[in-house]
Amino acid sequence: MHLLLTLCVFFVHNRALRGQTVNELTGGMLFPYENEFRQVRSLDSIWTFKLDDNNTGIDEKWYLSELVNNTISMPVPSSYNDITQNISLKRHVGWAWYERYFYVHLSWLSSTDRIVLRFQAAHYFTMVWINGQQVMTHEGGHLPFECDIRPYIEQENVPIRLTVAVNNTLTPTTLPPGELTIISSTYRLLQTHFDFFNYAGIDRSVLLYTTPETYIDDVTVVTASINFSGGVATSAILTYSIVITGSDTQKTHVKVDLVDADGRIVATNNSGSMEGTLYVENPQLWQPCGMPNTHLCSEHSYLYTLQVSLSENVSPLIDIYRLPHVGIRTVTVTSSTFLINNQPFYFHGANAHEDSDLRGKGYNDVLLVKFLNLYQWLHSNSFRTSHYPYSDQFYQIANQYGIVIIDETPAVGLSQKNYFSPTTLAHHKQVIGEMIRRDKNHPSVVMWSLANEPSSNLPESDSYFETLVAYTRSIQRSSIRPITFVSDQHYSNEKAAQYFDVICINKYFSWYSEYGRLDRISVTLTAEVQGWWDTFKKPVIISEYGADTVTGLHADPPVMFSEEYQQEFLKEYHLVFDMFSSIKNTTSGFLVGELIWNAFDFETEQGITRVGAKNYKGIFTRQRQPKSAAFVLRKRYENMENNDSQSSLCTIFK
Ligand code: BDP
Repeated sequence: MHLLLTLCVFFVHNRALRGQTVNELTGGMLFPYENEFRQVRSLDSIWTFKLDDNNTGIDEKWYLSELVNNTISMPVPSSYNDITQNISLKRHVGWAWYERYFYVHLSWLSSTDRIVLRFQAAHYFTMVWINGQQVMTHEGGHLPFECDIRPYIEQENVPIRLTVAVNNTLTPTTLPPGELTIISSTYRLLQTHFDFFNYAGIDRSVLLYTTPETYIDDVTVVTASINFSGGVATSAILTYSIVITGSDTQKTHVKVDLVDADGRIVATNNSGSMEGTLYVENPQLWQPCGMPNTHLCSEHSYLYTLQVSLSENVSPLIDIYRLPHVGIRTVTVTSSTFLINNQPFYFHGANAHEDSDLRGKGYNDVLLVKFLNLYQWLHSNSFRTSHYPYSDQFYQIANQYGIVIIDETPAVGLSQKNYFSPTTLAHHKQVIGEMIRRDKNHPSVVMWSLANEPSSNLPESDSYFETLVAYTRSIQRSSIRPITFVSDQHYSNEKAAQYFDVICINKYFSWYSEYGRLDRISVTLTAEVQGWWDTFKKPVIISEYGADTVTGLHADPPVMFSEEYQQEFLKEYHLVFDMFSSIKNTTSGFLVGELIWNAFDFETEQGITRVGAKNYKGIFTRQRQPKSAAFVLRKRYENMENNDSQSSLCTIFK
C-alpha cells in the first residue's frame, strides 16, 4: 500500500514536470552583471507563501489566481523550514508555493530587449508561472535557471503575478537521491543517504535583467599557456570562445579586450571571430593564497576583466559583456603533485555547508563575508563545495582572494545499486553540464568533483563513472581542469578511482571506528594513505577528517565529543599528513591536501548520532564562534603560509 502511494506521488510529480524545462544546456546563462546595455533588478523581498499540505495545488491550479487562505510571509532568499514555529513546515515534503507581484519599467517594455527572469537556485523541482501561464520548470537544487518572460507580459501598467511552486521530494533518480514513503496523510517520510538537512525553497536570489535582443550569450576564456623565464611569467596566451544569440547574428562583429586591474587594455582581438586568442606580455598571474611565492590569504589575487563588445557591422555597439574575474593561471597534475602555475599546491582548509541559523541554506552577504574573514583568520587556502555547487558569490570572492575551490556536484548519497541507473546517469551528466557552464570561467575553481561517497565498491559504479568522466572531459573541452570524486571506500574495493586524476578520500579513523583510540590514528591512517598511493599512483587529498565536538565539554585525558579530543585528533592526523605531504617531502610525498570536516556545525535530520539534529564536527559553532581546535588549525595553516613561503623554492620550473 505504501509503495503504491509512493509511486503515485512520484508519477504525479513527474507528470507535473512535463512541458518546458530549462534544464537543456542551450544558452550560456552568463552571470547577470549590469552595464550600459543591461540592467539588473532584484526581486528579493518578502513574498507570499503557502504550504501545500496535501500536495493538491498543481491539480487545483493554484497558479491561476492569487494565493489565498493560510498564506504567510516568507523571505526570499531563504530556506522556508526554520522561519516559523510550525513543525509541519520544518519537515514538509512536497510542494510549497511562493507568489509576488512586480511591474516592468516602461523603458524595458518599449525596447526590444529580452526581459529575463532568473532564479539563482531553488530546491529541488521548480515550476514558474507568469500571470498563470507556465514559463519554466527546473530540476535540481543548486544551479541557476532562467527564461525570457517578455512573451508572457501582455499589458503595460498592470502588475505581473509571479507564482512559483517548489517541491523538495527526492527520488531514486534525483541528485541527491532519496526515497519517499507515505505512511499516512500527515506522515511523508523522505529517506536520504546524506548527512545534512534537506532544506528547501527559494534559497538564492531571484533577478530580472535585460539584454539586447541580439546579445552576447556565452563567453569562455581559458589560459592556454604561460611562458616562464627564471620563475617569472613573461607571456601568456588566453583562448576564448563567444556565442552570440538573437535575430541578427549574421551582421554582428565581436571585439575582445583584456583589461588589467588599472583599467588598461593589455590585449585585444578585433578579428571579429567567435573563437580567438589573446597574447599577454608580462602577465600578472592569478595565484592561490598562502603558498610559496604567492600572497597572504588576506590579500587580493590579480584579476583581469575580459570585455566583449558586440557591434552591428563593426559599429555601432549593440551589447557589451564584462567578465570581471579573469585569472591567468594554469592547473596541471602529475602522479604526485597538484600544480598551479607550475608550482606545487597543497590544499589546506575547512570544508563547509551552506547552512546557518534561521536561513538554512538561504544565501546571505553577511554569512559570506564572515566566511571569508574566518578563512583568512585561519589562513585557509581552499575548500570543496561539499556537497553541491554553492552560490555564485562564494566563487567570486574566492577569485578575488586566491582561495582555491574544488567544485562538487550534488551527487551525494549514491549509495544503492539501483541509483547507478541510466536515468540517474543522464541527469548526472545534465548537472555536470550546468555546473561547468556556470563555473567554467572562475580561476578559483581548479578541479571538478563529480560525487561524494558513492558506493564505488559496487561493480555498477565502474562503467557509470567511466562514462561520467569521459563525458566531463568531453564537455569541458578547452577549460581544462582535473577531475576527481570523493571516496570513502577501502582502496582494495575501489572501482571508480582509476578513471579520475586525483584521489580524494574521506577518513574518520578513531571516530567512526576504534572509538576514543587516538593512539591508533598513526597506524590506521598511515596504512590507508599509503595503500591508496600504492594502488593508484595518483595525488591524494584527504578531503574529510574530523570529530564531533560539543563546545564547552572538556575532558583530560580526552574523550570523544570533548574539545580536547578534537584538538588531539587533529594533531594525530597532521603528523601522518606531514609524512606524506608533497610539499614537505618533495621527492617521496604524494599527499596534496587536507581539508577538515567541517568549518561549522550544521543542521542534519534527527537521529541518535546527531544531538539536537546537528553535526558537531565544526571547528566553529554554527554561530561562527571558534572551538579550541580552530586555534590548532590556525597555527598549523599560519606556519604553512610562513614556512612554506620561505622554504619555498621547491618550484617545478622545468
Ligand atoms: C562523511 C560525509 C559528510 C558527513 C560526514 C560525517 O561526506 O557529508 O557529514 O561523513 O559523518 O562521510 O560527519
